[in-house]
Parts: sequence; C-alpha cells; structure tokens
Amino acid sequence: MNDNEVSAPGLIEPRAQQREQAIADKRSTRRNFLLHSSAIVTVAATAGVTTEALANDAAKDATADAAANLPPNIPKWTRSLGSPTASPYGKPSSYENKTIRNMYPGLKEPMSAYSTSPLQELDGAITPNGLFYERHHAGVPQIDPAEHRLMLHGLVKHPLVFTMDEIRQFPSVSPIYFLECSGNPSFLPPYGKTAAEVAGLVSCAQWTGVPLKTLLEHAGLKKEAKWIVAEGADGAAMTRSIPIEKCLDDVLLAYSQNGERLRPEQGYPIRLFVPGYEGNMSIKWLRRLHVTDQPGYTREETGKYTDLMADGRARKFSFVMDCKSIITQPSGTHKLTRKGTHEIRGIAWSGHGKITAVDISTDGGNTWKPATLQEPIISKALTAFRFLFDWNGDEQIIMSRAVDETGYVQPSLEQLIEARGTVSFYHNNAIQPWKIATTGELTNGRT
Ligand SMILES: Nc1nc2c(c(=O)[nH]1)N[C@H]1C(S)=C(S)[C@@H](COP(=O)(O)O)O[C@H]1N2
Ligand SMILES: [Mo]
Repeated sequence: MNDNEVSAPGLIEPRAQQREQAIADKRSTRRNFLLHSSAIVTVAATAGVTTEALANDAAKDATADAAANLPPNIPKWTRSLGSPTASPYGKPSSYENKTIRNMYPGLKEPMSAYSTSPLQELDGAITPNGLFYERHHAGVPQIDPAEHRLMLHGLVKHPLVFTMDEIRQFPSVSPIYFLECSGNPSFLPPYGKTAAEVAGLVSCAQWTGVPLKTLLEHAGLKKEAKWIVAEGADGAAMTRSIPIEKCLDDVLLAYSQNGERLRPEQGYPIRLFVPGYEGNMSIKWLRRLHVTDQPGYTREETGKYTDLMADGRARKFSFVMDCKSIITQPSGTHKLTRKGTHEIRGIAWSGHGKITAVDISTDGGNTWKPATLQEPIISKALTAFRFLFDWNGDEQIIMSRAVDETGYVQPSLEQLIEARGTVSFYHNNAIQPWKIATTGELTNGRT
C-alpha cells in the first residue's frame, strides 16, 4: 500500500433528489392478462360438462394422448395412487431440470471455479441451498467437523480453540442476508445472455450461527484490537481483514443455511458471514481469527481485491456492496408469447441496509414508475419486486433501478465507468437493460 491508495475514491454519491419526480403511477386499470388465452376459453366452452361425462372419461383407455389429462378430463395421476415418500432427501420435480446452477469450472488456475444461481428461473427472495452461487479459489475441501477447530488468538486476553460442538452451544441468531461476489459481473464485454450470466453471483439465505461479538467478548478483546484477520482451511487458505467495528456489529459465525447445516461448497462446517460486504470477506471453512491492531494486507487484499482505477489510484477497502437490482422475469433468452399485460419480476439489494424503492422503465430509461416491493423488506437481504406492464408488440427496453435507505440510487454503467474506469472490474452495480424484440424474444439490451 502506498500514498496513491486512498480509502474512498470512485464513490457514487447518493442522488435521491435527482430521481425523477414524475414517477406517479399512471398505470392503466384495464388489464388484458390471460383473457385471450386459449386455455381459459377452452374451460369456458366446456363448462357445461356433466359428471356423467367425467365418469365416462375416467373409464377411457389410459394410453390416450396428453390431451386426455386436460380439463374437463380427470388426469391419469388422479386415477391412480402416487409413489410413497420418495427419498430421504427431497429433490425438485424432474420437469424442472432447467433450474440448475451455471457451472464455470477452472478459471486461470485449476480448482479456481465458480457457479451462478439461475436467477431467471427463481421466484421470491430466498435462494434454495442447492442453487446458491459458489466461488472457490482452490476447490471445495471435505472437512470432518469432528476434526475441525476454530482458533481465536492475537490481541485477546484468553486465546481459545473451539470445537464445532462448543460453537453450537453459544446463543444463536438466524438473520436473512444476501451474499454477492464483488466480481458480479465484469464491467466489460462480452455481456451475459441470461440474468444468471449478468448477475448470478448473488444469492440470499437465512443464516444461523453465533454473533462473532459473543466469541470476542468470551475471549476478551485487548484495547489495541482494531482488525480481525480471518483465514480459511481450504487449499487457498483465503485470508481477509475485517475492521473490529464491523466484527462487533453484525458479523456471524454461520454453521447453518436455510435450516440445514452449511453445504460443503458454502463453507461446511463453519464460515464467517460479513453482511453487506463483498462476498470474498465471508471466509468459508473458517479455521482462524487473528485479532490485530492493523489490517493483514494479505495476498487477497493487495493482489486482488484492491480495485485499481483509471488514474492509477486504488480503492483500498471497497467492502460494502452498493445498491443494485435486476429484472429476472422476463429476462434474456425468455420470450413473451402474447401482447398485453405481463408481470415484470426481479430482485433488489443493498449492502448499506434496506431497499426503499425500485423504479421500472419500459422505454429505455426515459421515464420511470415505481414497482411494488414484497414484504418483509429486510436490511442487507434480497427484496423481490413486481410491476405490471403492457406490451403492445413493439421493440421495448425494460430496466430496473433500485434505491436504498441511504438515498443512494443505482447508477448507469456510464456513470460507474466515469467514476472508476475499467481497469478493475469489481463492484459493477449498474442498471441492467433487457431488450424485447417485436418477436417477443428478450436479449441483453447492452451491446
Ligand atoms: N476459504 C475461502 N473462503 C472464501 C472463498 C474461498 O475461495 N476460500 N471464496 C470467497 C469468495 S470470492 C466469495 S464471492 C464467497 C462465495 O461464497 P459461496 O461460495 O458460499 O457463494 O466466498 C468467499 N470465501
Ligand atoms: Mo467473490
């Protein structure tokens, strides 16, 4: 680190005042959702069907074609018994085989790999554990919890080594938080085709664990304690420094995710969880917490996550993930199959706290209207949003813009590049446009 490195260049200022005043919702009340849908018309046309007809149908040959399962017929799965409980650990329906992580094995080094959450297939704000994004610098270690220890040492009165059983005996909490990789995604082309390719290095779960503060109070912090250097037990021994104020605030030692123990790929048996901060600080497979009076300036901090700007200066500690959102439905590779009203759906989040608004533009950013936010709106968690819009068959560009409780408004890519350049590709929270073609097909609106 040298004098050219400063703590906060490249910041995008809050600009809530500049947000369009004229976003009053002028949505039409006349909606033509599925009124022209053939499915509904079919039901209406056959509404007068008698129970006798249904009974006759039930007796029909089970080998009849697929239409035999449609109303008013009784489908074949109603006319027979289902299988008993399927397996000790449940799986999604076999018809949902598109809802899988995109795998990107092996970046530059072998075992340095990642996978993305299929955002365009997911609903709501909680990511199922099997679809949580992954980022590993040296692969996924298989750790026996009985042999795993967490060491807490340095500027503490009582250096301690904990077993997993001991950690689970401390009072616990179960907050909901998002986790996002700072490389989600690069500023530079090629731009992704799907929402997963554009922003799939973000996920959200309910994390159960012990507040780090509890363990620090147990060990007794010395007054010189200013930082904690956390180290993983994987082959990368990934190591990052966290300011003591954050450690005493909301940092967690997490051992469970959405009710079950962490998955090996998420850091089993224990990970650090640093809410709202860039994902690489949430050290997985946590084995050591070293309390110090200064940052560790570790390999990951000097060589990697200190973002170089165009003018040669660097953003030294770019911890917090700024406010961001993305439309996930409809999004790239989806297709609108009819004109009329569609629900735009998406997710918004901010490492600074709660989402207060999401605006939608359906005209390439010229005008904006507010989306409806799904309760509960949780600080540093994904917030789902919805918005009804009418597609008249023209080419249209749709995009979302989130605002958080600090008044910060999600920037455009142009604003971000102006503030930071493109040397470092971390922390891209730009507005994401999707283009609807006259055929109804959606592609990335950024070309
Ligand atoms: N020990 C260790 N911790 C780690 C990493 C790693 O490679 N090793 N990857 C980091 C990065 S870059 C991110 S974005 C998050 C990803 O967490 P996830 O795989 O649970 O999504 O873990 C972080 N913690
Ligand atoms: Mo990351």
